[in-house]
Amino acid sequence: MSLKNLNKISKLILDSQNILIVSHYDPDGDAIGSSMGLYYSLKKIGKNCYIYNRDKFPEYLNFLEAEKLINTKSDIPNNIELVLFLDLNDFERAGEEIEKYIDGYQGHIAVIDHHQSPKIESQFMLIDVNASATAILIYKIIVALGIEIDNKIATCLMTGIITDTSSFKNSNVNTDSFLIASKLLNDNADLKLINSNIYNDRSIYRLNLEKRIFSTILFDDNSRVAICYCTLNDYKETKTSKEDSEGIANFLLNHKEVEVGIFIREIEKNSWKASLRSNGFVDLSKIANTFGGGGHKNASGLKYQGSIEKLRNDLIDKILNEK
Ligand SMILES: [Mn+2]
Repeated sequence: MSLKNLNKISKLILDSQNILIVSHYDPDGDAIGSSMGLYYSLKKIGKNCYIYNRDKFPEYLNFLEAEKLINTKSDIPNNIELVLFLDLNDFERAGEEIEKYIDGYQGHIAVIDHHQSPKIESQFMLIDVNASATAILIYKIIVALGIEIDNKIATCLMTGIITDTSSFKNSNVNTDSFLIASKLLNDNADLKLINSNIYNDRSIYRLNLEKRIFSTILFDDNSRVAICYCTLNDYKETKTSKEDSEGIANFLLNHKEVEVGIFIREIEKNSWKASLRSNGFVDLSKIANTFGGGGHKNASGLKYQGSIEKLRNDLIDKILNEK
């Protein structure tokens, strides 16, 4: 991370009075935690600060106080001097409304992010691909601004670190992740609140849905590929929605024999959406491509119309042939 860029952005923040914070759609704990942490910090030094996200907070992040969020462009005040993009490096990731907003916008733009290959050009960029969360960079900015971190700010930033590192389990964890987490703990980040909201907020409805989903698991002969699915009727009868089946494909991968985990959900009668996850042995983007889908080597998706039995068998055949 460049200290020069850190100082440039800090000065820009100090010189601006009306500031808009924008993070990516389908926001996660880092997008929301970074946005709220910065928001509370800038409020402390008397800034007029606003947070935009295309989407509402996911329910499990409501403990970071959702009511401060702007979801429509028309609610953005017209005197914004600085837009801070957090946890994204491409306007597309903020949604169409913001892309349009930026077209007519005359003020400054800064980007604070930890993803690769930025697509935004600005003289104010704080990009560190080694940072395990954008919240780490936000912490450094708040410190550079000389703002005292209270327990509310600490809890927001800690949420970003914990969610983006999967509780310090991902390969993006480094000494900085622990160092800054320990400082945030010292600033009274509420670990109990974070963990109970992020990990223990599952409903019994969800458990009932999972019971049905896992009863459909189909393995290949060596249990290297695991596929399960869920119908519209399953959601209806268990009073759940697609959010309750998030993370299923990744969960399958948690088992050491499984190299490819696939979760398929019905989106309309006989129309399916599959999420494919791999631990690296199979290039899933190739598999998804043959169905007209796409994605990355380790994570891809596809849509399919027809019988679920045929889809499952075709997927297993193609994956075994690819290996
Ligand atoms: Mn992030």
